[in-house]
Amino acid sequence: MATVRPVRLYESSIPSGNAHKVRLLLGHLGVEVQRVQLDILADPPETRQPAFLAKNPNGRIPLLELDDGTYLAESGAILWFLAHGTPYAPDDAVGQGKALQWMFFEQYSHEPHVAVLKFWTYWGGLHRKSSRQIARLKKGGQAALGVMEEHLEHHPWFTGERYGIADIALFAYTRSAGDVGFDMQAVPSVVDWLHRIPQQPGYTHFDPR
Ligand SMILES: N[C@@H](CCC(=O)N[C@@H](CS)C(=O)NCC(=O)O)C(=O)O
Repeated sequence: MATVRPVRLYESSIPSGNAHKVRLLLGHLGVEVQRVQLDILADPPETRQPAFLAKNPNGRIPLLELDDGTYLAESGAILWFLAHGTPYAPDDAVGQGKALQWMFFEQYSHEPHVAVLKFWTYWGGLHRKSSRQIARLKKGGQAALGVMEEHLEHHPWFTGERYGIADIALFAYTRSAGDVGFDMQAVPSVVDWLHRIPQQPGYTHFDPR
């Protein structure tokens, strides 16, 4: 890990998969930080109030504070920073490219479907959404799960032979996919992968709802 140390993690009062990614990696690394919870269901959310916007103008958690006063936002960037020089990040250029490939996939093709449907289901008024809106998320999320299945049929983890940050990034919301209506029977290799992650040393349990 880098010489600058993480000191504080800003997360939400409701369980956030994006924050869980960071807590998972901190747990694997045995690094403790102070946790600050913000109410993102308030009106306006605490993440959109001036005190927090001064730290992250994008108004979102997770946000990691470092001991030199730096604030680091975006779950993937935080994972990348924390994993630097540890076994959780590949040490070769191709492996690093592959890790980023899956982390960008998570942000563009997976999280906007699976995480949003999870949020609507538990906190965001699913009953007020149109069947068309819900169908769009289900289609996109199921397609992303299919892409993961295709990979995991042939590989144990998302970056080669070792569990790492790409797995952590994808685990955070995939673990809730079955509970919010995605078809997990269609993706047995994903289900097997989900079961292997809590067996990793330093795994941090996190109630997803
Ligand atoms: N791309 C960001 C997404 C972060 C995000 O959507 N955070 C949500 C909680 S999971 C949030 O802060 N919502 C409060 C808000 O938007 O005001 C990441 O991966 O960290």
